[in-house]
Order: sequence, then structure tokens, then C-alpha cells
Amino acid sequence: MKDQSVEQIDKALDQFRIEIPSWGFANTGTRFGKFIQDAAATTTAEKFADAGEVFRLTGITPTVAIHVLWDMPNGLDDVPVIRGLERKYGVRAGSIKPNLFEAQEYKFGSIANPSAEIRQMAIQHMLDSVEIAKGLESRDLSIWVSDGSNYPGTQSVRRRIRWMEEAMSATHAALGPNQRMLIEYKPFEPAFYHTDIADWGMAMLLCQASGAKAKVLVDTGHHLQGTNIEQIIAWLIEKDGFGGLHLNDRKYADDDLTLGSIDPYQLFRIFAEILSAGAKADSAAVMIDQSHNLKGKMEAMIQSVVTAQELYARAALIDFKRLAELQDACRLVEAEECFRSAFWTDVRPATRAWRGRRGLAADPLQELAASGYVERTGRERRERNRQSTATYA
Ligand code: LRH
Ligand code: MN
Repeated sequence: MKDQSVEQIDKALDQFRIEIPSWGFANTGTRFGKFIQDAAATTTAEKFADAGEVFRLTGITPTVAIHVLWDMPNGLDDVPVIRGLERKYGVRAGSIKPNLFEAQEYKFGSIANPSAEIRQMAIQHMLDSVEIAKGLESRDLSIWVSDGSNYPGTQSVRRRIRWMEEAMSATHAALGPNQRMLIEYKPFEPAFYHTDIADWGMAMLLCQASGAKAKVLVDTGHHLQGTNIEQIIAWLIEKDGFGGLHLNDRKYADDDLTLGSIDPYQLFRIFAEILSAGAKADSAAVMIDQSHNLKGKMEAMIQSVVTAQELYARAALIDFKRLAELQDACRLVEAEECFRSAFWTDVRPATRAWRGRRGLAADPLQELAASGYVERTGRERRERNRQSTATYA
């Protein structure tokens, strides 16, 4: 590989960081079953321990996303606990995600619920989450709501828009000077007729109604078949509405498969769009959002981090200056070859060397296997995990 390419990869890898989800280490499933793993994390401390091990092995995951009610059952009172775990395991709390689903009260919605009392309950949880983010010096409040309906004619979509705008504006007003709120959209599930924040346009309009600190979060699993996700990201970057990414992969719907497992070229195209924007996309939060139902939790997380790192390195090999000339000259085949040849490039030797020069294991997955970490945590956690129930109904 040309020295110039190695330099490009090194420069890209020096700045590439990816946030990992605390829930990626927990026992999760689908409505058809949850398959318990002995080494799965149940407590917040175990989730931070696993996140710390992923950071030790990869060097590029300094923050872990927090889902408030899953990781901080005592809310604001758990801030000192999280601070202690940060010190113990060497990873920081990253984006803060309120839980605006699951509670019985949210049957007909949270911030879009026809009941003003329930909307106030949801708003209070978002305001508490803002205070938690301040307590943990986290930049991003990351909001996803499952709000919607299952049958035509059963809810007023327009009134629900107004209620959401009220809730999002109230939350935006509470943000600190360096904080942002990210609004995540999803076309369906768990609602199957209409979802209140179903696509990027709805999320963008809600951001504009909330204020300048509100940006759109793009979850790669939240698009109808055939949607051009990198085009959506191009629009959001161009219109200063791009807040960040939740990465995973899917064949059909929000399948929660590990990133790059089904369509690695799509993630390459997404990273290429972000890199081509330079500083305009610098503040984008890049996060993994996966639940690992069948693969080993630690293996799946490390495999995903390494895969994202390698696809980012490939995208960084694109000669964007030359590409722009070929694009505007409509020299199609040359432009495609200039773009795609980077994807064909095997960056693994250069990425292994980058890790080696930073005292990191050349192959984090191999190092995990050699470390016996999963076997050890499996022995420690087996008893509790085998007690946990796995039935849906
Ligand atoms: C919703 C979602 C959201 C999280 C959840 C774990 O599908 O993508 O980002 O709150 O997964
Ligand atoms: Mn998500």
C-alpha cells in the first residue's frame, strides 16, 4: 500500500471514535424469545466493566450510551454511581437516552399522548434526563419515542404534532450551553399504523420547532426498504440538521443485526458522505445501537467496532478532490472507480499496524478470546443470568 494511503488511514483512525450502547451487553431478545448468555451484563457496573474491556482492546470506544431507566433506576441520584464506574473502568458516560416507552402509561404515547397528565410525565422524564446529562457532563440527550397508533382514525396526527412540539421545545429550553438534543425517527414498530416521528423530514421539522441545539439522529435500521440513507444524511448535513448515527444492519426491518453484516457497502457510502463534508459533519455523534440476541455480546460488540473502523478507513482512502472533478464532469465510470476502489482496498494490515503503534492488540477479537474475559465473567455471572426468565407471554 502506498505510504500516502497509510498516512490517510492513520489520520482517519486517529480521529475515529465510536460510542457503544450499554444495552448491547445485556440479555435481550425478540418477542419470540430471549436466549440467556452466562456472561451477559445485568447490572450497570457489569455493563461499564464490559465497555471498559472493549475500550482496552480497541482504543476507540471512550464513551458508553446510557438508557436512563435501564442504567440509572434512581435517576439523578445515580450520577455519583456512574461517576465512580467511569473512574473504575476508564470509560465515560456518553449520550443520555430517556426511556419514553415501556411504562404502562405510555400505551397511547408519551409526549404525543392525548392525556396532558401523561405528556407532563414524559416531559418531566426528559427534563430529569437533561439534568442527568449535565451531572455527567454529557453533550447529547438522545430522544427516541415509540409513539404512534395501530388503527386508522383512532388518533389525531395533527394534534399529536402540536403536543410533541410543546414537549421538545420545553426540553430544548432546559439544555445547557454545550448540550444538544438528538431526535431519532423510525417508520414503524412498535406502532404499526402511524408512528409520530416516522422519517427524517418529520424529525427535522421538530428540530426546527425546538431550537438550534436540536439535530436529527439517523438510525440505519429505521428506514423502509430501498431508502437511500446516505442521501438523507447529505440533506441533513447540507441543512445543518445532522446530529449523528445509530449503526447496525438489517435485511428486512429494524433487525438489530451487527453493522456491516448484511450491506457493508452501505456503511461505506454513509461514511464517505460524512467524510466528503469535512468540518460540516465534525460534530456528528457516531454510535452503535445493537442488541445482540444470538452472537456473544462481547464478540459482537468488538466485531462491530472493528468493522466500523475498517469501513471508515476505507472511506478515508477516497480522493475526494479528484472525485468531485469527475462527478462534475459527469465522467461516470471514472468517478465510480475513484469512489469504489477505496471500498475494494484491504485496510486490515494498515489498521493492525495502527493499533500496534498505539500499544493495542493487532486483532482485538483474537485478544478477547486469548484473555479469557468472557469465560471469567460467565463464571461470575452465570448464577444470576440463569435465574432470569426468558418467556414473552
Ligand atoms: C429504537 C432504538 C432507540 C433505542 C432503542 C434501544 O428502535 O433504535 O435508539 O432507544 O433502539
Ligand atoms: Mn437507535
